[in-house]
Order: sequence, then C-alpha cells, then structure tokens
Amino acid sequence: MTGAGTIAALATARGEAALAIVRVSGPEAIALVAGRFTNARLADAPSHTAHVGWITDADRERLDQVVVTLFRAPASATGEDVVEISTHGGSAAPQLVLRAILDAGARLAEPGEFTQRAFLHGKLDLAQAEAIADLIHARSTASARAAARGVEGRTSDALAVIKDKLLETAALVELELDFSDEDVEFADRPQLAALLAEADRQLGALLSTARLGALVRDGVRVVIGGRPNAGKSTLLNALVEHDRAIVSDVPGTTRDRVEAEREIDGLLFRFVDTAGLRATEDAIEAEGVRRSHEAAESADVLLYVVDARTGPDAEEEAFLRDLAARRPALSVLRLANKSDLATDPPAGWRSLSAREALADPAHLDGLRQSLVDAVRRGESEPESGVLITNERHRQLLTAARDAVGRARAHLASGTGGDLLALDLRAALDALGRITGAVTPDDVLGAIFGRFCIGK
Ligand SMILES: Nc1nc2c(ncn2[C@@H]2O[C@H](COP(=O)(O)OP(=O)(O)OP(=O)(O)O)[C@@H](O)[C@H]2O)c(=O)[nH]1
Ligand SMILES: [Mg+2]
Repeated sequence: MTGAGTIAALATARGEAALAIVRVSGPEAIALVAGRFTNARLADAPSHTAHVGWITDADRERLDQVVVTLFRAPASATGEDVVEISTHGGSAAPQLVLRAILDAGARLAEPGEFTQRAFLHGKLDLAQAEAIADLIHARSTASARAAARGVEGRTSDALAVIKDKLLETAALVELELDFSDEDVEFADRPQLAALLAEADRQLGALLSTARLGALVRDGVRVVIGGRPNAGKSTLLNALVEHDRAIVSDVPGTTRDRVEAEREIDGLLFRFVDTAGLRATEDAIEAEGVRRSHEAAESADVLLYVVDARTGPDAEEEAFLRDLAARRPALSVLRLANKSDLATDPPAGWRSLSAREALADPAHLDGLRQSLVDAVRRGESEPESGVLITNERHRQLLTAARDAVGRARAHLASGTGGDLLALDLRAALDALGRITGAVTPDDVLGAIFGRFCIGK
C-alpha cells in the first residue's frame, strides 16, 4: 500500500455538513493545489498560513470557494508538504474539489496512507498510529480517552522505560560475551537480576490492564438470560430506556437476539436480550433458545433473570453452576424480577421490578453500578494512564514477558551469557514490534488498512 507521489482524499465523512476537508500530501501538494486555485499567493506562502480563494477545474471554471491551509515539510502531520482544503460540505462540493486535485495529478490515497506516511517520517510511532485508528472508531467516552492517551504517546513512553532496562541488561551481558576469552565476569549478577525483575514487574503491570482495556475498547457484552416470561425484554427496555424489545405476557415472545447499546460511567454496554431458555417443540423458538445459549457463552456479563415468586428451578441452578465451572471469569448477576408481585424473594438473588424501572429508571441505579463494578473489578486505569487496549500489543507484551522470564531463569541457574543475550534480544524485539521499531511490512499493511481513506 505504500507509494510515492502526492496523494489526496476526502478527510471528512460524506453527508450533509457545513464544511468538508480535502487533504493533499506529498512533494507536489502545494504546486498541484496552487495550479487550481485563484489565490496566487499560495505557491510561495509560508508554512502554517490560511488562504481564501476558489478551486477551479482545468478550464478555470470556479467549483467552490474554499480556505486552503498550508503546512510545509517537515512541520506537518505527515512530515511532507500538506495542503488542507476546507470546502463547503455536502456530497457535491467536496467531490468536485477532490476530482480537480486528482485531475491536476494527485493520486487518490489508500486507507490509512496519510497516517502511514506520518509513521514513515517519524512523526508518530506505530502504537500512536494504532491509537489514532482506535480514536476514530471509539464508541464510548472511556475508549476515546484511552485512545487519546495512546495518541499522546503514553504507551510508547511506558514501553521506552522497560526497553531501557532491558537494553542496559543486554549491554552488560554482551560486553561480557565480547570478552569471554578472558574469562572475566564483567556483569554484576545481582544487578542484572534486579534490572530484569523490575522489567518483569513493569511488563506485568501493563499486561494486567489488558482485560479492562479490551472491554473499554470493544464494549461490554451483557447477555440477559432466563426462562420465558421472566421479564428479560422488559429489563432490556428499562436498561436502555426505550422500547427496544417486544414485551408480552405470552411466554416465548422473544425468539431471536435483540441488542441495544448504552453508555454507563463512560463504558459502552451492549445488552443482548435472548429467547427464554426452555425445552420447546417449536422449531423457530428452539433455534432462538440455541442462540441464547450461544450468547451466554460469549457474554462478558450475564444478567440471569428469574421470577421472584418462584425463584430458580433445579435445572436453572444446574445451568448456572455448570456455566460458572466452565467460565469462572464470567460475571453473573442473579436477578429476581417482578418483586412488586413477590413477598418473599429467593435468597442470594437481587430483587428487582423491571416494570417499575420502566416508569422510573432510578430503580436500576444499583444494577447499573453492579455492572460497572463487574467490569472494573476494583481495577482502575493505572497511574501511568496507560491501558493496553490492543490485542496485538497484548500478545507482544506477553512474548516480551515470557522472554524476560526465561532470561531470569538463565540468570538464576547460572546458564551462560549467550542464552541470556538471546532472550533479552527476543524481549527487545517484541517490544520493538509494538512501536514499529522492528515490524514486517505485512503487519504494517494490516494495521494501516484499518483506517479510513483520508486518514
Ligand atoms: N408485575 C410485573 N410484571 C412484569 C415485570 N417485568 C415484566 N413483567 C411482565 O411479564 C411479562 C413478560 O415480560 P417479558 O419482558 O416479555 O418477558 P421475557 O422474559 O422477555 O419473555 P420471553 O421473551 O417470552 O422469553 C410481560 O407481561 C411483562 O409486562 C415486573 O417487574 N413486574
Ligand atoms: Mg422477551
């Protein structure tokens, strides 16, 4: 996907809006735009200046009145000459302007190509570039905040601290290897052990944020399960505060999964209402029941609803026991619904009236807090502000930590320095891949391919 030349693309979303931006980057960016611009001052204008004028086609016909902002290399987002053309919004004007610039000789940018150029020119590292993609895709306040910290370079800074420790250790070990003929131990073993122990601790601290990080980034999948007629759909509607699912007193009303989203405490929750769990003769309902079992398997949190008047039956207790054994990390909140009708709710179940909550959402404050607690589990965003939200980063951090673990084992057992050096290099290599210091082209392609065109 990398290419030379001058690229252009629409940087803003299509659709009606006051303004849109066409971005142009590359060695010919200024000359190309100047050739289609009525304001003659542009060609020789200093960097970081804005110019009003008309973009014209090849026949000098005026297409749109725009503001052109100029950034000269290397002080631009991509490190190249960049021109940003603020056009009028809507679908026509930005396309006309873009076409004029393409006609003048620019090439349409590939998805992520602007950010890739910024990476290649050292304007940001790979972890920051990925964070930009996360920021664009962020659907909740918490995920946008975590991504913003990544863009800022906090992940990269945290990694740099660990890298320094490993480099210091590696340098001491390699020095010893260089002089191994002389049979001298230069490296002070306890000092090496202390450096590695600290690197291990810091890697562990970063990795421990990955569970919360993934939930912050992708949202929390909350499956609402229970018998037919327990009030699952009513609960869904109350939780998202609108009539998303059909509610009726006929058992078996919900046949397929119904999903609705809601942000609570900055986190995105994706609620999934399911068909009530029961043995059934009806083929469609049976498929619905199969899907609800499947949904429960992929849940981050399960809200299990029973009728407070009857409580769970033996089969339900067995289902929940079995699920807890298979998925010990799954949070299950047990809800006894229709408390307005029950005098004696079952012990160990949180009593609740979804119907009353429909009228007054404050009834669900406690449940909402429990959902947030189930996700955060007492973990807050770490002091450094760095949250590992990216699966690629998690895997590479795990590889680095494994390698550090092996290096510590070598050190403890007095193995030769060459094996130690090998593992230290493996750890450094894994960390280098996160920031893109060492990263094969195919990985780069996959990462920048996630962007939209114009970014
Ligand atoms: N009194 C009372 N009735 C409720 C409450 N919650 C739900 N109901 C009623 O119980 C019936 C079933 O509710 P639904 O929300 O459709 O139940 P469901 O679990 O989705 O049922 P299926 O989709 O058939 O599995 C409806 O008549 C609701 O109005 C509650 O808290 N109190
Ligand atoms: Mg239902």
